Amino acid sequence: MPAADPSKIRNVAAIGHRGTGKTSLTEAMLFTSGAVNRQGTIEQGSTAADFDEDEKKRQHSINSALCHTTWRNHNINIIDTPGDPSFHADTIASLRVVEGALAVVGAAAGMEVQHERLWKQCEDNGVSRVIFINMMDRERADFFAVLQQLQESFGQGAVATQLPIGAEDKFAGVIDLLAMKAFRYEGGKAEESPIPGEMAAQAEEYREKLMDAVAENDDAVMEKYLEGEEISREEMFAALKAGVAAGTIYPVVSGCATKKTGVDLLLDLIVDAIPSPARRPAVTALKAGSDEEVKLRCDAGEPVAAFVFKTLADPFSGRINVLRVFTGALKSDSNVYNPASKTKERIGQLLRLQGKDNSPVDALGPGDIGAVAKLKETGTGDSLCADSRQVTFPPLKFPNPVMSFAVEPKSKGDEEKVGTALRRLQEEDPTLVVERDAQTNELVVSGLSQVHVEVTMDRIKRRYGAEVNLKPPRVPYLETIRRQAQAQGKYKKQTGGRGQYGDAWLRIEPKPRGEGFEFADKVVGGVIPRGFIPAVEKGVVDAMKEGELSGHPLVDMKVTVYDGSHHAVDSSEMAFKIAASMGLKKAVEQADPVLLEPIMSVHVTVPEENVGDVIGDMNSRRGKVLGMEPKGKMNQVNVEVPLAEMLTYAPDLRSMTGGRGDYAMEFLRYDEVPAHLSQKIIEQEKKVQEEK
Ligand SMILES: Nc1nc2c(ncn2[C@@H]2O[C@H](COP(=O)(O)OP(=O)(O)OP(=O)(O)O)[C@@H](O)[C@H]2O)c(=O)[nH]1
Ligand SMILES: [Mg+2]
Repeated sequence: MPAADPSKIRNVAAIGHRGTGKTSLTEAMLFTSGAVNRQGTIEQGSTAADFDEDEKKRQHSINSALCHTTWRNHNINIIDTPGDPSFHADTIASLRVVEGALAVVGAAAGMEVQHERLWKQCEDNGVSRVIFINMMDRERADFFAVLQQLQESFGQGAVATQLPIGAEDKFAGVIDLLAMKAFRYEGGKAEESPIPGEMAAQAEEYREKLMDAVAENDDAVMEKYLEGEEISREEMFAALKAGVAAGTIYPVVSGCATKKTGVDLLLDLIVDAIPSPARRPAVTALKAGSDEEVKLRCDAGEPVAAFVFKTLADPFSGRINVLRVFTGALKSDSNVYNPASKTKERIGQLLRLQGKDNSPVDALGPGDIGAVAKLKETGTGDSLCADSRQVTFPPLKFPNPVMSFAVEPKSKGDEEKVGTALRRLQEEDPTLVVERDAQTNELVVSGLSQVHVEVTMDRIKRRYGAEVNLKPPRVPYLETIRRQAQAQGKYKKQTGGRGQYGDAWLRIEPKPRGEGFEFADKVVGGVIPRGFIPAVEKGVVDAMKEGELSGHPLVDMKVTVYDGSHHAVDSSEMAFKIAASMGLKKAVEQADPVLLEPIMSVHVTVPEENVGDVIGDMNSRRGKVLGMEPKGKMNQVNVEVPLAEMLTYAPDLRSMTGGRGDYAMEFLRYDEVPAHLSQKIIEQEKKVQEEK
């Protein structure tokens, strides 16, 4: 099979708030166009796009899924994306590889925060948009109310190109305002019928509005329109298409995914209005290893360049990289270069995906999207290109993880299994961060939300057969001292033969926060021989690893050894090390030790009406509110707050804002724990120490 003609390809990503019906609509499009022979449902876990066990169990999408169909001789690649912001990485990546977004909005739920966020991402990526108001059959479905909300948020460019006939259980079909034809649906099949008499005036009114909006995009049409001349359907359509391509017009249509109402017309709209890859402006990449820009046009004759936007790492089927070819043709059984890993990769069999199923293709031409298995050193965000022209695409920008959990295998022997599983899952999920806490030695997994980390743990269990306990990580407290002190450490042991003798006087003093540890040798007259000084320092460093207050490390202090004594026979490195450790502990006790806690810089983004609640809540978390700034339609509250108070913030913010709030958090500095809290924390930390 030859590579598809780029002008006959349409690439669209279904995007939208959680649960608006993106996966169901993808399924309806696949079934209507004959790509699948049975229409799967979310309830039965039988859709092509939600094939993962975790998606079936939770009944919502977790990963993006690539599907494919043909309609009127066009190849349509559909990427179904997850609506939940916890799995936003896949959505961000998908918008990099499509010309069009199919924004799905609930007819009863209307506009939701996620839609605005996604709109911005479409704009940044130069992605054209059409809007499908889904679930017209549901109770309280209101096309006109949702249309108005869309216009309030996105302007008059959001314009109806169809009107629904009826709503809720009376929803029967749609009127196409360009053709001025009505379509009634029976069992998902459209039947052309006259425009209902009672809707004639309304249809005329909305056709006028549509004319107004599209005329703006075409001077010739505008002129005719103003002079009252008749504008043909073709002229109107050309102007509409230009507006969609320019990102100024967003056709609004409606329907019902589960009953397939309006789905054939939606496929028409995708073919007719979404620009083909051939019409996309040249994309900018960099010459590998330099800042030199290269413009890549959609051209089969150019050296190939493709971008990997998704990686599947199943333990059974192995790794599959999903990619978009931007220029040139990628052929099965060929060699390409990956500038990120600086390796040659062998392309074996190229694949077209239908959710989890695949079929072989000989080549993927410019503008096409497909997959390849068994690459060795290639991951999400990498470029694959011809050796003769090495280019890299701009990196993907993902949100930073904010929720961290310590992970512990339920059975001791599973440690390695869990480690391997996490490494694999990281290949699939660029927003998953796995670290070994140097201080507590716990394995800490961080993600975008609690759900995100929980889903990851489910996968470890299901795919790799290891169960884990999730516990909130210990806060990495530190200890320091607040005044100068000195003490003697003396270690003397007399046994039968040779004894042990070490004796060192230490002076300790605080250093400014963040300056760490300093050691000085002020011994005179060789009371401690030169050769034993390193042992003294080692003893000090060892003792500082576990402070006496809470078992957390001591930091920010200067330690001076200034006196001592030795024994010609019994002194040894070991003896001086032990003596120094003892001396340090004694000195710290007298130096007013204190607990330090990490303070985080937090930016909370919420709608106006939640700002008061968020600030009040932050005060109760010992947060210091630094200020507020508008962020589009939202407000950003900037706070400094101890990490200890933020371990369960995600669910709290969710319930405070009805899921409309979001936050970003990063480490700022260490501060002293307030006196009234430190005793409680010290006791609790000591208990943890004893359990270890
Ligand atoms: N009545 C009705 N229900 C629908 C329609 N479309 C989808 N649903 C149901 O709505 C629920 C959510 O549908 P999904 O297709 O999973 O929605 P989604 O947008 O993919 O959700 P996420 O992947 O979680 O973002 C499911 O129970 C569907 O059966 C529709 O047109 N009418
Ligand atoms: Mg879905």
